[in-house]
Amino acid sequence: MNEHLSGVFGAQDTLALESVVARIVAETPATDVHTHLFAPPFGELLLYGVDELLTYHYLVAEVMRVASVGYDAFWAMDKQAQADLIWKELFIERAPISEACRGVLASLKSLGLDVSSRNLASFREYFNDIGIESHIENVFRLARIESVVMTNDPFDDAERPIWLDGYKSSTFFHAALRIDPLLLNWPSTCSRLKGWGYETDALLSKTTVEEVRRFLDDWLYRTKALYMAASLSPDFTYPQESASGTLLEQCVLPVARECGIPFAMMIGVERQINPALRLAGDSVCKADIRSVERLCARYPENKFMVTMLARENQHELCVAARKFRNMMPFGCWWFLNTPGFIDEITRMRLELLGLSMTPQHSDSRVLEQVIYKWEHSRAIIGRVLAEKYVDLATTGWTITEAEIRRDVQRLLGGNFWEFVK
Ligand code: FIX
Ligand code: ZN
Repeated sequence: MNEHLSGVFGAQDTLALESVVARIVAETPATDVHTHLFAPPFGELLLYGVDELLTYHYLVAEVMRVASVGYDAFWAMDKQAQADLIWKELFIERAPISEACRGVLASLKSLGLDVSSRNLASFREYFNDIGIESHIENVFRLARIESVVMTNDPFDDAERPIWLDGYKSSTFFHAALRIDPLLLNWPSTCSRLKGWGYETDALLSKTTVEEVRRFLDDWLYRTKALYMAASLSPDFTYPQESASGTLLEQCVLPVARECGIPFAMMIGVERQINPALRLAGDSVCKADIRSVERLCARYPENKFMVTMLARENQHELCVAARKFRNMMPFGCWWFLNTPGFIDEITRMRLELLGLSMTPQHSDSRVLEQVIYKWEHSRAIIGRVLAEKYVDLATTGWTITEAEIRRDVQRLLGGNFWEFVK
């Protein structure tokens, strides 16, 4: 009997190993550690359906390269007209081969729609009057997602009242406290905090520092957030003598430490280099890894989740993670969430870090995107991982199916849960 039939794989079992790894990666439930999805009680903040899929900001950037419509005219259209334009320009008049286009089709296909019909009206019909709770269940099942982490912004006027009304995080939608305005725009945040009853002043007095901590404590308690997070520009430096530097060191990090939660830094986004594109107008630039390293070294009691947007930062980030156990690299973020980069980055991480990282998050903004983003990522992670087990088997080491399951479970959620707990 072949060894692999009893669940043990060695050097002779390349093909069996490849197929078992692909299967395990495809079927292991994942935690999606960073999304922009919301639980149903958040109402219109939860985006779903084909018009939302088509008007995803990744596709807005792509359509504006080819359509003759001006920016103002595009934004003056209603959502359905924007979706019609994107469908016509990117799906009908040219083959939809970009990752964002392909993603729309992959998600629709998984939901059981016949994309070869090219019939947008019939896709719309599918979503009309869909029961959201059962739809979420179906989407999570298709994506093999057991839960997602939302991005919860206490400064967002649409979101804040829902928390203040007593919303409690559910098992399927965990919270993450997003604090960009606190770190990036202190003058305006200071006056908002004052308006909400926190005794803050622009000069960051001792009382202000205590009050900002109280604000963070209140919101961490309210949301039961798994981590705090901010996305930061390529110019982010540590240390820095600024309100942002003071708030980070005297408020955010001490509170994160006391609560035992990570601070997630998503570094490398140059916001609004083309404001006419709105949400699609952000870009990327290489950031300074030394700042990440200095933070990890200076605060060994803090935990940092880090993802970086520039491909050029990925190798440095891997090396930094080798030096600092209090840092968890995660995800292939945004412009790196394409098959070629996922392959390259996952391979590099496995080779430099072994299994001690979180290879992917989806960053989905529209519910059904979790289907394609996870399907595509799982295929690549499975392939790269299988290659690594085959290399391992070549040394004479044997590996069991149970060990592969254990490793994949770590990659798709276990490492994250261990890190945040
Ligand atoms: O800052 C972030 O969390 C980014 O992921 C988003 O702002 C960005 O617009 C996005 O959707 C990327 O995938
Ligand atoms: Zn995001």
